[in-house]
Amino acid sequence: MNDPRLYCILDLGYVPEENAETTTASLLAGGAHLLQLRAKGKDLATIERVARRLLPLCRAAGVPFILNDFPALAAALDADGVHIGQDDGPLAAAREIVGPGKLIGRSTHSLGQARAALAEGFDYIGFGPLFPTPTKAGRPAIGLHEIAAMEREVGSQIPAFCIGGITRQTLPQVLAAGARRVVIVSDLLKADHVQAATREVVGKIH
Ligand code: 3NM
Repeated sequence: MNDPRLYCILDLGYVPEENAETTTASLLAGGAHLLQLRAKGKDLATIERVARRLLPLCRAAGVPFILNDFPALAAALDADGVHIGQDDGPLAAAREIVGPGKLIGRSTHSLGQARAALAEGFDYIGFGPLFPTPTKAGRPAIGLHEIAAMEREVGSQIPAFCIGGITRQTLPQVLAAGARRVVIVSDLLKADHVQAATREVVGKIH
């Protein structure tokens, strides 16, 4: 990862499968630095089919392709990494499956969890949700007050991406709170012009 600032997620909850490639191409053309496929509730065959279509686009753009969950599928696809949540077991178990040299990221929802993920050896973390978000409904927002400490302690060691309810509108306050890297999902996927919206965000976080 070469100083990634904007992590984009192709979430099949927002993008119908038939649009997965064109939307991904727009995110990549807009300057996304990392691309994740997230497909909560979809069957493994669908996830594999979509992943196999997106992987070459990411490779051509030089952007790491990360699969949400499913380390075994990530390994089978030779994806660049896998992203796992708090309940998805230890890093070592995922590392065993995907092998060395792959990125493994962890969702964290507090400063304590961010510290723990760093200590465990994750390659990067997500930190949020900063705001309530329909993309991960039901998870309480953690607010902006721990961002500065998290960046100081964890973000200085591994890439730490703030996530959850970040939009082109809320981005300025997130950056003002000390965030240096962000994940933006729905605001970009629902934008009228995905590429332009992505480019606008990249321009603001560099
Ligand atoms: N993980 P949006 S918040 C996928 O806090 C995800 O771990 C989160 O989507 C976490 O940009 C989230 O649409 C949803 O709010 C992010």
